[in-house]
Amino acid sequence: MILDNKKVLIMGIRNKWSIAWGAAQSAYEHGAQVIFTYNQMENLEKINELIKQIPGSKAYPCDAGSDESITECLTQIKNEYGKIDGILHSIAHANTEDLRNDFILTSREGYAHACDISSYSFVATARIARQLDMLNPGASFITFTYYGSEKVMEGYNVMGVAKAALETSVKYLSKDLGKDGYRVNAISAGPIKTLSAKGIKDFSTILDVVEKRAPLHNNVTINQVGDVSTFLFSSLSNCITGEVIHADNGFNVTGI
Ligand code: IMJ
Repeated sequence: MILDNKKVLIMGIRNKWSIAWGAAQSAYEHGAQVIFTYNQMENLEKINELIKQIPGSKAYPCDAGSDESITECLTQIKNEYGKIDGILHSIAHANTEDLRNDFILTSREGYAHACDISSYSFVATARIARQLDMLNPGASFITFTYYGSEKVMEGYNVMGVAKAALETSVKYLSKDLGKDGYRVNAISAGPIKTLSAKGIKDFSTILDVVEKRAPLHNNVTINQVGDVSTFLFSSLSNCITGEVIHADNGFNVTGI
C-alpha cells in the first residue's frame, strides 16, 4: 500500500466530522501509522473514543498558538515514535464576531489571532519539526485552505486573509524545506459541514450552489479530501511541492 511503513502526524482532530478524521482514515487504510494532536480545550475522552477506530493511534494535546506547546508536543512524539514521514495541519480559528460582521470591522487583535492560529502555526510547526530533526527523508507537509482566500465569500472575512497568508507560506516553506528534501503543499477543499462550518449563515445555500455549479455537480466528503492528503503523503506525489491542489469537484474553475 502507498503509505506502508509511513508514520504521519495529523494535527487538529475534533470529532468524526473533522477533515482531519477523513485524512486519518484514508492514511490508515493505505497503510500508515497515524498520530494525532488535538486542541487542549477539546474533550480528550471523546477523541480517544473516536481514534480507537484507528488501531495503534494516539492523541497528544497541542496549542497551535504557542511555540512552547508545539515544541513540547512534537518532542514527546519524537521520543515515542522516532522520525515521522509527514505532518498534516488541519487547524484554523477566527473570533466568531469576525465571521459575522463586515470584514472592515475586524479588530487588530482579531486579525492577528486568525493569522496566528490559522497561518503562523503551520510555519511554526514546520520550523520546530525540522529543528527537532524528527522527519524522515522525503517527508511531506500538508495544510488545508479554502477558496475564500481567492475570492470574496460571504462571511469568510479575516479567514480569507489568513488562508491567503497560509497559501503563500506554503510556497515560501517549500523553498526552505526543499533544501532538506521535504515537500510542502496545501489542499483547497470544497465546503464541508464540519463543526467549523456550524452556525455559519446560509451554509446550506453554499452547499446547494456547489452542487449546482461545480463541474462534478456534487459536494466533497472528508474521505475524498482525505484521499488527496494520502496522495500528498505518498511518494506518488514526489515531484509536487509549493502547490495548492483544489479538492472541490472543480468548483473553482467555474465562471458564469
Ligand atoms: C467559515 C466562515 C464563513 C464562510 C465559510 C466558512 N464557508 C466555509 C467555511 C463558506 C466553507 C468553513 N471554512 C472553510 C473554514 O475555514 C472555517 C473556519 C473557522 C470557523 C469558525 C467557526 C467557529 C469559530 N471560529 C471559527 N474560526 C474559523 O468561533
